[in-house]
Amino acid sequence: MEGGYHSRAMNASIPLLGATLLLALSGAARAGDCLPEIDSAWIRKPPMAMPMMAGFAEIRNPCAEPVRIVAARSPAFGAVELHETTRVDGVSRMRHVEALDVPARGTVVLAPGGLHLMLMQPKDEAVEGSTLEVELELDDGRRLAAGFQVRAPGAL
Ligand SMILES: [Cu+2]
Repeated sequence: MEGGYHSRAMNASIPLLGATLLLALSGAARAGDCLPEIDSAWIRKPPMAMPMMAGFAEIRNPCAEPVRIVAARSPAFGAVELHETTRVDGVSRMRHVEALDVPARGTVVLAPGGLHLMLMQPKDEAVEGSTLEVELELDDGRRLAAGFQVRAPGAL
């Protein structure tokens, strides 16, 4: 009878070990899948028909690893670039930003007067209140997508 008891105890421990391994593996998969989120995304409609408009958003990275954004695209535009507006001697200038780093557990804000998405060659007239899809690409090939709401020309 004692032998019978032992074999039952052994059998019980095997599924437990399996469950522990499974938990460890799914934990690792979640860490690898952690992606930043795009919040408060909007596009400022230009005051007149223009070949470009600016997109703004907050990019929040809740992950333990930093990420680097290296490209952007949108089905609604022919080309999208990351830009930064700076004031040099009182004159506002824009420069193309090759890569944008979002620190671990940090946030990068794209806002009027600073970093922005330059959305060029719009395929249709942007309609106020409509939402246009924009996608950011990370250096590891992963992508973040968000709907950007079109707002009035004067919006800040
Ligand atoms: Cu720009």
